[in-house]
Amino acid sequence: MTKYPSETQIRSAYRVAKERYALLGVDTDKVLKTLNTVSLSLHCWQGDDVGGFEKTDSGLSGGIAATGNYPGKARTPDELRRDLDKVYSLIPGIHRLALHAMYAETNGHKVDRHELRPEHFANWVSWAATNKHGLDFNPTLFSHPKADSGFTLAHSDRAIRDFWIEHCLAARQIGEFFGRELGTPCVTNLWIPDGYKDTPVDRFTPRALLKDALDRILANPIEPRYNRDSLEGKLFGLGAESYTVGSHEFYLGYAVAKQTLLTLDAGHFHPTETIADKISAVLLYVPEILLHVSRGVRWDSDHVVIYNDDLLAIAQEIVRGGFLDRVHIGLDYFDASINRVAAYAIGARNTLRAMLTALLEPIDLMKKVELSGDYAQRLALLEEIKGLPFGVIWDYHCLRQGVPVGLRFMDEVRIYEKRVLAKRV
Ligand code: RNT
Ligand code: ZN
Repeated sequence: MTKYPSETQIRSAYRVAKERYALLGVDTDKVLKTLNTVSLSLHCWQGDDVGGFEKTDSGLSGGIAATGNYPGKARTPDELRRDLDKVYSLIPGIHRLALHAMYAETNGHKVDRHELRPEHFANWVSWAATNKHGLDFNPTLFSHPKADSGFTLAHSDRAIRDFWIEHCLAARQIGEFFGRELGTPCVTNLWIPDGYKDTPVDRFTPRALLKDALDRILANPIEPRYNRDSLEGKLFGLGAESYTVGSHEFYLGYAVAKQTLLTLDAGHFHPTETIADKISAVLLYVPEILLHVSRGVRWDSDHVVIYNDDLLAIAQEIVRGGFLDRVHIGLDYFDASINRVAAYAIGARNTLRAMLTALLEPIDLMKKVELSGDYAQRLALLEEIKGLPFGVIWDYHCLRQGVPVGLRFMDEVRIYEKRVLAKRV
């Protein structure tokens, strides 16, 4: 049996830790206030293995894959919302949800992607409004017969391109609807799978087609108060190993030229490249960015986010750079081999723990040491702060926010599994 700290223990440990941080000039109460303003955008697709609720048997395509068959995945929007309610109850703070177009509710009617309208997301919006979640959006350009060739917006066939352009135009209207209804701007993120398995002859034409398609999609102006467009590139996909039309350079150039947002997914670069280092570079040229916090294991595998150096570096860059209001923090992973509610809670809690760790840094002191040129002192300081009692602050924060402290959240997951998930057969 796991034993947990009592409330008194948590509070008295906090008092001691608070003093320890104060010695470095860090005000932990203030830090926790700031942490509460961090709103993660949880990805709806961890809840059902990137399935969606369309009445088709397309299966997941686009060069991404969820592996595993752990029982209990959400089969309906209501089940997914119920699971998400559980997830949010395990995470301190108020957080957002990122929807994908294929999670529309069309009342049993077949509504193709280019015909999707705000009304098909009315249930999601009223749920979000009730629970104070902001909503973000993603057009879905995979898992569809018109994406089977591996090409969508960059397809050589004009009719197919037009279909997907219409879908993206519809998606932006849906994003605008979210923003208007919920009073917080929707980030509409575009990712397309287009690419070739084997070495192409012509790398240029598909990119020119994609650029033209984006121009047409973005030609329709939408109030940034309601909707903001973000573009997500990547290195390769399964079955598209040799060439990806929407590469990082492609979208970086496009986003800078058009001043859209740029999405950086932690799994979309060469394995030794990290998105942490890109944040301060791209924010000089684009107004805001969206992160897809993920964890690649050997490849873009989208494992559950853990509290590792990569995650910490991302959080540190956001905080040290003073970018909290210019970085939208979204999660993007899908593990079908473990309890999906736990997968959400573990990844989201870790992301917040990393943000807390970064917020607890004595940044002024660190910058001063760096500027003094004493790099041995800088190294020593950076190593020393790794041992400060951030976990005590995290426990106290969870306690204060009324969410489970420590591993207790897994008890809640187990109860939910027994009462709800196990009955889904
Ligand atoms: C794929 C991208 C993209 C997807 C979601 C489902 O490699 O990361 O963000 O994971 O759209
Ligand atoms: Zn992504």
